[in-house]
Amino acid sequence: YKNPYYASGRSVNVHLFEWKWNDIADECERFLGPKGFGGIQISPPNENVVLWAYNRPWWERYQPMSYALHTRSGSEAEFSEIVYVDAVINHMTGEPSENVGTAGNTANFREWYYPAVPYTREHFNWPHCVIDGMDYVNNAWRVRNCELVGLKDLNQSNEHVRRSIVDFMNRLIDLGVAGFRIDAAKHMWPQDLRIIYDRLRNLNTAHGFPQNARPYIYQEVIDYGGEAISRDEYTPLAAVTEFKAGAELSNAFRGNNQLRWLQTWGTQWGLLESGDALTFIDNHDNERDHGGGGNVLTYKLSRPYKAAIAFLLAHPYGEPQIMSSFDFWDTEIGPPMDNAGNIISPSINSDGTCGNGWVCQHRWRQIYSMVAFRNEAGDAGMNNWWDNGSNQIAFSRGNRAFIAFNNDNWDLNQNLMTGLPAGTYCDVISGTKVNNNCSGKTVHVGSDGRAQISVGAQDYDMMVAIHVGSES
Ligand code: ARE
Ligand code: CA
Repeated sequence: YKNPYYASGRSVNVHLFEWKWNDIADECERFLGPKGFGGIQISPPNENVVLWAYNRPWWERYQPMSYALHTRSGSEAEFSEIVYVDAVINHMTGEPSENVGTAGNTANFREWYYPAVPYTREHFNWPHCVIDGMDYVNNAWRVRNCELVGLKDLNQSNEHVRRSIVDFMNRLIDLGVAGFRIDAAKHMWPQDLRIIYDRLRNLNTAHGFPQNARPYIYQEVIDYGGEAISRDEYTPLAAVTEFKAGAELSNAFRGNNQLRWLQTWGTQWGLLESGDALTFIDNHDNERDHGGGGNVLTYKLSRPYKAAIAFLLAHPYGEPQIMSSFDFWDTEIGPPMDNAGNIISPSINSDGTCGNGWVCQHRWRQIYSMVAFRNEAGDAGMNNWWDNGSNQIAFSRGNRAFIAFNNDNWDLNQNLMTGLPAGTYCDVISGTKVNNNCSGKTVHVGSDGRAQISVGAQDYDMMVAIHVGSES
């Protein structure tokens, strides 16, 4: 469950939050495929409660009505492949305001009655209770058996519940998905999850996966330490979301911790083993202060955000994911939509960025160029670390790629070992190489592998990155 089965030469998962399936298929063909992205996380694909009372907030999708594959993103027929599905299997909708779902089904949640699955009262944890803040600190049982923010809590040790969840996930595997994000994994017992995972089918070979490939599973367990439930209870099962990575890199690139300490980035920072960790700077919750905390960088503070992402992608640690957001000015609003509640597709501007209210961080040059950097670096280790004793750092990935950062308020001007073969390279942060012409800075690597590296304190971005694919 820890292998994402990306096609060879690819890496990086992008969360296309609230995108429609048809738009995802288009984006794959016109952008994500050509740019070397490895996979896509989609919003929950199963029927959720429709919440006009809150003007269709993004979080209605975390309130399942049934496992019918019908949401604002599209129907089963429009479902596209090579995606990682956000699986909401801890609970069902408990929303007091409305009770009609995106596929037209209804529920009577006060009676724990969800006829479209079907689930009835005996499928939920009992007696009824609701998690309170202190439970996270001292009561693992309550965190797993009581309701998360009033959402009706399924009992995954019940055989009918297990079978319903496994059928739902296997249907998705047959449709060609590559794996799952397990929403609210902390709120389910590891031994129940193990049984569910072990009943999943192998990935569908008709969709290009190898024989006997297990789905890639990353479990959402928020663990900054000091809680009754630890991420270590979940790593024996599958991968886990490493929230500390985004929190620490955000802190460092905000200037609150010197970049030189990043020389030991990885387990020495208290992070999970690399193969266990799904890493990211921000996710759909903590970019809008919805649980998870961490004071993370987001698209709203783009200069340090781009740098933190560049470090995340340049460094070999972890399995990185990029957030791709819609613009928001209020933490509850849903994606761009028309008056009938239909999601409005992103438009593509002439410079390749998105319009119609979509941020599309994955289309920012500094970000997609670092996906190519990571692909070129492949399995090369980290070498030639250099730092100035504070916030100027540089390192290479074998003889394939090199990056330097300057988060000091004075210029970086150094002759550094890049590890790369002699040649003239195009900095993929400040520009792109088109027909042997570089629209950004160029870097000349001598026969000794050294180059004069400059990153001005006032430069548009705080990094310079070159790799064997950017030689002109
Ligand atoms: C909404 C309303 C609530 C209402 C509820 C039911 O906001 O007021 O009571 O509906 O009617 C998302 C939103 C929620 C939303 C929910 C359902 O964030 O606001 O509730 O959808 O529509 C904990 C969990 C973690 C969870 C975070 C948000 O452990 O699993 O809280 N994250 C996932 C998703 C969310 C989603 C859900 C789970 C539910 O990513 O998008 O909620 O499916 C410490 C602990 C953490 C804890 C955190 C916050 O850091 O360590 O474990 O995270 O505090 O409490
Ligand atoms: Ca639970």
